[in-house]
Amino acid sequence: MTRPPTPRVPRPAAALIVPCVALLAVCLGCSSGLGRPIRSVDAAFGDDSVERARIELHSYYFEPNRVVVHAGRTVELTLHNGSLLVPHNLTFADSALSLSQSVGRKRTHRVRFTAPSPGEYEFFCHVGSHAKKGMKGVLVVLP
Ligand SMILES: [Cu+2]
Repeated sequence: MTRPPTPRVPRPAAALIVPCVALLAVCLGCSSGLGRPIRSVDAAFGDDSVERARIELHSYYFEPNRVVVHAGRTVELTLHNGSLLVPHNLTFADSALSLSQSVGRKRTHRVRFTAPSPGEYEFFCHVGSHAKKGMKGVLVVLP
């Protein structure tokens, strides 16, 4: 004896929408970097006199977002993007310090440059509207 087939009830699409939107929000990093506190780090001197600092690139902020170095020194920044889905970037767009390094998902890159004259140099992420969402920082160059 065979049982009549159970009628297939379509799963309500609405039940999938909420978790999908929540997952998408987390994946795209709907968090904002606006209003985050200043996290400052003094670049560390190595035996080779290179000043080094590590910066984590998050959606949408840099950690730390303030790096202190010294004029005329070689600076090496290690940039790490821990995001699974969102590419980031670090850009200086100043006549005295101009560089741009993209950092793909789950990637690490190092950039080297000579610290310019004393002052403050803003850096930001040029991907999409990340900078507007707070993905900015400052390089403080001391004499
Ligand atoms: Cu970014």
